[in-house]
Amino acid sequence: MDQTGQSSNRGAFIVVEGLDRSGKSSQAARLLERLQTANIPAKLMKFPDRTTAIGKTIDSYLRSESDLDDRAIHLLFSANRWELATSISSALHSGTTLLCDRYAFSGIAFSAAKGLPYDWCRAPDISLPAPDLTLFLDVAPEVARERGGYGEERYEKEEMQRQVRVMFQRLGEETSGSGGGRQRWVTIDAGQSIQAVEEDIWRAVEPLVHGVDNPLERLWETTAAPS
Ligand code: Z5A
Ligand code: MG
Repeated sequence: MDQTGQSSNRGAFIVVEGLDRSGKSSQAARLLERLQTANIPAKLMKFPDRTTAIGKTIDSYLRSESDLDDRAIHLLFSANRWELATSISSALHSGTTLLCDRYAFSGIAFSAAKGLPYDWCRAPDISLPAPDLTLFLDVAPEVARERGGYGEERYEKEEMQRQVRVMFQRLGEETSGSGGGRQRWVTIDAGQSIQAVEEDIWRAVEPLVHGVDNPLERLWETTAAPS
């Protein structure tokens, strides 16, 4: 039994993180297609999920159509993950490999980059389902700026992106231990061609695609959850 009370032998939970315009959505879509072509049951999720009631409030904030206190928006981003936490865990335990385009690491990196205390930012995401692997797509902000669509939303400013990158590096150092004998955090050079990034991602993901035996853990928990 794992910390969520389910048996092991499940789908892998793979998160794609990175700076804006690092290619997360493009690579998550390519990875999904690759898995499905190989007949591996797989599903793609994205945070923020702008389709829920909470997600619609987040969307309006990101488009600068509404304003919110920094702490309030931080908690809404986290609540948006919690409202889908049960479906994440159910999909994994039904044997589906789950790809997730941004997750709790984005939540901490962006709010801490704005100046909120790091530990405060991390607290609401403690106990969410923990990824088996986080792929961090690293790209210089100057390179990201040259890519399509940059600058349309609230946080897409170069100085903010530099701060976010520092926060992601800290998160990577704290998450880089191994789980089930594998690295939990892998940095990918996202300044390469789309095809080269895809191949690097595949090398990191391939050992997980036929399922994982180790139990699903919860993020940043030091003690087991009550049964
Ligand atoms: N946010 C937060 O504050 N707290 C949270 O908890 C969460 C998020 C979850 C919206 O996120 C904002 O929410 C985001 C973080 C904050 N802040 N900002 N700004 P979003 O995920 O909805 O953002 P997005 O609009 O999808 O953009 P993105 O994710 O930053 O882009 P991307 O997915 O990384 O890149 P892409 O769409 O795949 O590619 C962008 C362009 O680059 C496109 O034209 C591609 O063809 C091109 N591209 C991709 N890869 C390459 C390579 N390798 N070479 C050349 N060109 C490439
Ligand atoms: Mg995206």
